[in-house]
Amino acid sequence: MTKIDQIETLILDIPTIRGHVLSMATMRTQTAVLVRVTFSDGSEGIGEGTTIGGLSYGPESPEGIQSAIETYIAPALIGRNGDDVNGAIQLIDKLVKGNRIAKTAVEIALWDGLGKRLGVPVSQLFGGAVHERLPVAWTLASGNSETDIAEAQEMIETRRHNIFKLKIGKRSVREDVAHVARIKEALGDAASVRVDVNTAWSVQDARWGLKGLQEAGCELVEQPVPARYRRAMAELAKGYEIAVMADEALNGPEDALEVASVRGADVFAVKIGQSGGLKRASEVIAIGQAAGLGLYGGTMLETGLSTAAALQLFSTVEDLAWGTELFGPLLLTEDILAEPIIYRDFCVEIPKGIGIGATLDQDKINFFRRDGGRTMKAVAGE
Ligand code: MUC
Ligand code: MG
Repeated sequence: MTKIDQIETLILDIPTIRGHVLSMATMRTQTAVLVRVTFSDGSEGIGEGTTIGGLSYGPESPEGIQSAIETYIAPALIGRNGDDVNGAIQLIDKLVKGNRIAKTAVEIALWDGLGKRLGVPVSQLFGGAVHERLPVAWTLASGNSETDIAEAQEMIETRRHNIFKLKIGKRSVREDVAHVARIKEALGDAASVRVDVNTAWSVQDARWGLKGLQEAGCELVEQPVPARYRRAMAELAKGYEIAVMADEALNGPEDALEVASVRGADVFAVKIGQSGGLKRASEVIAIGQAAGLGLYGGTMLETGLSTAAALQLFSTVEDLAWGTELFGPLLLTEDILAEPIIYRDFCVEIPKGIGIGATLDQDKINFFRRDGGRTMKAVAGE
């Protein structure tokens, strides 16, 4: 039996290429919690968990993710059969409530180790890839309409992205709608324009917002109201033609079932971290498919490591009608993979190779590690 020998964690703080202005915080750094699992046969698996803007997006912080893994998850898994990934998931779900991002980071490392020992990509463990590449959106969030337009135009010219998600919800609804309309008008039919409000609107704001966004030619609005407002989301999805996507509302398959049963969204943003791992994300996907909802491959702005893991799962999904937003590595000043993820022709390519298909660049890990002596402000602010 190949046993789990050791589980180590490391925090990296990597600067973003520009301020990323979201309704709840502005990011200038992304913090990733890396996990390395060492098995008794000498094989290894790697995983990663990220959140966005410290504790401003959700209930897990990078430091909390590291602590949950080191204090509660790792001790329960050491000595267990490394090939028994489902057994590990079930045990941890029993011992640790919530903490989905922490669970995801460890689970990815287990899948990676298993894939490497079997000599297959992780997609094979989920039935096999049916895509070699997937459409990939870029988020315009500089905080300035003209900068966003120039950024989008460059992305279209270089054939990197033609789907854009605009982060709104920080300014008034009227200002936000004008900002979206200006960008859509400048880009025209060359681009799909969508928005993410990150729960910032009241239901009344959302009614005005959806009406204005729809008239401006925006195709989709992501999580306009707080996560627990399922009935309001259902009302908005029914009341307007613009597609309504659930993001913060989806924390695993149980949420997916409840949202689907009240038709609290037209589209699911499936995030591996928010779902609680690849396995739970595959269950969210199955519920969305069974309910006839659209699917979108979401991100928590992971580095190339967990972006590769997400791609392994999403490559097995028959129809991701809204594409993906797995651009995390591009928002960072440096990718931490020895062979970075490839973006071209408006798509992201599924990494080749065994496991999750990612190898770390050790020099970059040493450079960005928080305990490596560099001082960097890792907390997002206004
Ligand atoms: C979110 O809320 O969807 C994804 C892309 C981006 O810019 O932020 C995220 C988080
Ligand atoms: Mg979102």
